[in-house]
Amino acid sequence: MPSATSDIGLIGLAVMGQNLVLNMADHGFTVSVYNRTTQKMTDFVAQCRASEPSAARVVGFAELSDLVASLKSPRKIVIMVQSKAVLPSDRDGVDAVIDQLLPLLDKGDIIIDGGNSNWNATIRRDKQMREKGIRFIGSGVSGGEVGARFGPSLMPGGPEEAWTHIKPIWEAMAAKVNPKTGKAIEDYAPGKPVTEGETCTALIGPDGAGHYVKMVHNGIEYIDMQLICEAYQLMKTLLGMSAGQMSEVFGTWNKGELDSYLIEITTDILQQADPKSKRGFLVDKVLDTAGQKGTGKWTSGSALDLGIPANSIAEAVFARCLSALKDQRVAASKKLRGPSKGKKISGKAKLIEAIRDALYCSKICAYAQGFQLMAEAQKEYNWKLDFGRIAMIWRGGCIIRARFLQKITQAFRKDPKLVNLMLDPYFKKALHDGQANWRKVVALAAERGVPAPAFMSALAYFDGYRSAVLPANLLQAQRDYFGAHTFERTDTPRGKFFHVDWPQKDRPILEA
Ligand code: NBP
Repeated sequence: MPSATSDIGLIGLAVMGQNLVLNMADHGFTVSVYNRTTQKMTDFVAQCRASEPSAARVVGFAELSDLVASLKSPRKIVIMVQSKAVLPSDRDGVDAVIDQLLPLLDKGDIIIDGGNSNWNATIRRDKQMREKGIRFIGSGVSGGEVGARFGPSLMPGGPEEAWTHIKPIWEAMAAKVNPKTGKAIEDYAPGKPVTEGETCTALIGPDGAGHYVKMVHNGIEYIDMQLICEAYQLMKTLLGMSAGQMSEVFGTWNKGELDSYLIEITTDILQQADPKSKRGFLVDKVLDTAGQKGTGKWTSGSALDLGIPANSIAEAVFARCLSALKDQRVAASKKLRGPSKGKKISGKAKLIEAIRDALYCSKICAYAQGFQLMAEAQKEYNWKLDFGRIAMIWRGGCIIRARFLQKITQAFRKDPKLVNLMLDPYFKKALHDGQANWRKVVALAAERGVPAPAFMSALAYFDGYRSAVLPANLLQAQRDYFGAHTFERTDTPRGKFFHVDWPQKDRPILEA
């Protein structure tokens, strides 16, 4: 029987699990590890011994009971396995591991699900664990392999008293940000973790709050990526720019307010030569069909369920769906005609500037949608989310890390009740300053037949949100006409509903 000396256990040694273990070990924690296929565990521990400075702190076990016996009380066990459950009734690998663990645990022990679980499953598991006296945390982990290894953005949700126990480990493991610049500190190496700066983790809220916020992060990631792709497509199609030339443009944008991880990697990607043919840029050889794992779809589905117009986030999901219809698109490109080519565009520098503005304005709208969605979810699920803190957590480690998030934190710090990010003075000014160029780009895309669904839907969101009057009066009249769904009147107090038998005999008296 092993002695109870390890600080934490981790189950599931695929890419994310392994890197989180090394991260925790670098920060001085002793980690017990287990994997379903034992060979993966023995290989990992052997590899650690050969190359990792803090490898002595990684202890492998072939039996779950031995892993559990090796942990200090209250036991803290992270599960890093693929999660597939969407409906509360679904069961998946996370449930399978929990079922194996439960007979081995004592009351008060803590299970942490670090996978991309659906928040509904996390709410269900939290309730089931509570009934058994086990504390459950659903922690979103963002940043991929490198983030997990050297500092991810961590979004835990669960009971406060369980958080207190994992807090020192989570705070140590998470990415760190320079509080003055808001930029992630990325000066790390194996055995030399970053220990200074503001940490990118905090308790998000109870039960599924952490996984919900991680899901919205991913939804925003979808739209952030799509907007960059549309900027690329416009420069390529309208200005005939090469990948290398666009790399320079993105590199310049990355020095200003668009400074972000996604713009940075786009700059790198666009200048990459094709290693196979040794000719041209690799991006031009990558097939234009995008995959997806489902968190963008979950975000859009939740927005529809909660009645929040996150149309740009959904548009980014549909853009991936459309890209996947490659064969159909190739066939249609030979049959469906777009507008005639038009005159060569002059004023290249001005158009590039306009595309930059369109990208920035659309990005503001996309984040506004994501934060509105979280605001509605907190009402639905009875959470109390701190939006300034969420933006702070996203400043480092995660895929959407960006200088811009510092401004979002400031906006919610100034006004925690901010109804929509677009109404904050900084973002309002950015939208006002950029909208002429944004409209120009959207109009040009429409005129020239270049698909720019995210730019267009973001602009429609902006225009819709700032419209005191929308054509929903006619829509509601239509609903009343065919379905007696009733309507409210503009000349009576809200909450009074009317129905008429359409068509009415009376006709309005029209003034000549
Ligand atoms: P995978 O999902 O690819 O692999 C799962 C690992 O868990 C394997 O090593 C597998 O063992 C083990 N496992 C155990 Br133990 N019990 C299992 C069971 N009952 N069913 C399935 N697997 C079981 O791992 P990953 O890519 O590291 O992702 C882990 C989680 O982290 C996922 O939820 C993922 O969505 C999330 N995530 C991933 C990323 C990323 O960039 N990859 C980023 C953020 C979050 P085996 O060796 O026997 O198959």
